Amino acid sequence: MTKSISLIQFLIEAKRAERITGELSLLIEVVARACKRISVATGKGALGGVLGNAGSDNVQGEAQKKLDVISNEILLEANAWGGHLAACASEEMEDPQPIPDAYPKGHHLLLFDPLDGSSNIDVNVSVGTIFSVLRCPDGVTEATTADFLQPGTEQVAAGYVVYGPSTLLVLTFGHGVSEFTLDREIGSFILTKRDITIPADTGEFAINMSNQRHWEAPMQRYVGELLAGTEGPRGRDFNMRWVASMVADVHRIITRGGVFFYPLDAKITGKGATGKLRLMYEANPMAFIVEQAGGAATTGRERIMEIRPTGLHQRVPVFLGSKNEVEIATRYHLEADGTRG
Ligand code: AFP
Repeated sequence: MTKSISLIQFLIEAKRAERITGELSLLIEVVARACKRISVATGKGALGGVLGNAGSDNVQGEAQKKLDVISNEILLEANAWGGHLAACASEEMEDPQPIPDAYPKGHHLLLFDPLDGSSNIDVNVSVGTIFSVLRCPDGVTEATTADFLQPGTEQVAAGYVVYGPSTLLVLTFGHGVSEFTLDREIGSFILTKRDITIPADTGEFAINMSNQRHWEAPMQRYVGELLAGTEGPRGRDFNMRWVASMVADVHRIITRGGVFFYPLDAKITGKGATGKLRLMYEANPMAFIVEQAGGAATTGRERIMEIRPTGLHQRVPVFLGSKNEVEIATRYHLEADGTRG
């Protein structure tokens, strides 16, 4: 029988091989433990009284679901006392949350979207948690927003947990991508895939087609060519999937390839926004994972991980997944802008 490897064993071995520090290992273990609690809460559904709106809005002015609030609290509480963090930032909170004075402080900054795709929770469709880890700048004792505003290339770890038919953790700390499945009977994440790679070519794309008429011309051109299938310039058919939980859509790409787009559109710019998805809580961690799996991640114009953030809740367009498709869609945008011949 093949011996199973738990997340703890995987982290201990990574620490022994000096790929991660003891503090980062603890941080990941704590986040994974918190996500097990979120998995239990999402799994209870109506029986746990956790469905529906919380009756409050988050910092983005979006109605919070009860599970958004519960998941945020679980992650904050779990990460407060271990001594591994200098501060946390959450998509659900305007400002970073300092570590309470009663506890020791660590050298890392943790950012998370506690329950991504939460509008799917009431219809029992997969949702997830996304997280990103940065080093706190040297000499900083009270981390502020400015300390979090580091480009995605500075991430030391990123991951997501999908709460679906099974609960899965997908993790990178810059040495490839691994997947762990939660064994609910023993309560441990067990390694189920390592060295995950996204094929460079794909026949599957994910986009919210209802926004088509609002897209910019290069996006219209790119998706138009995919839709034209065998009769169009690409000469082959493409399939489309859209879960509307980024975690589930990205996980499909991690599993069998594909591309995901949330482009800029006139509806978004009309509201004075710069994108739909959040750079620090969604785009950067997913870009890190996708690049580590051999894929690509851009805004349609630049590499996501090279963006110098200007705000904790900054939004960006997102193109990610199979490298060759991301490159074609990005090239169309740059050609239209006249920045590429
Ligand atoms: P919610 O967390 O509000 O459900 O938003 C989910 C999300 O940020 C991301 O996970 C999806 O990819 C995207 O929004 C779905 O957007 P549409 O509502 O346009 O389908």
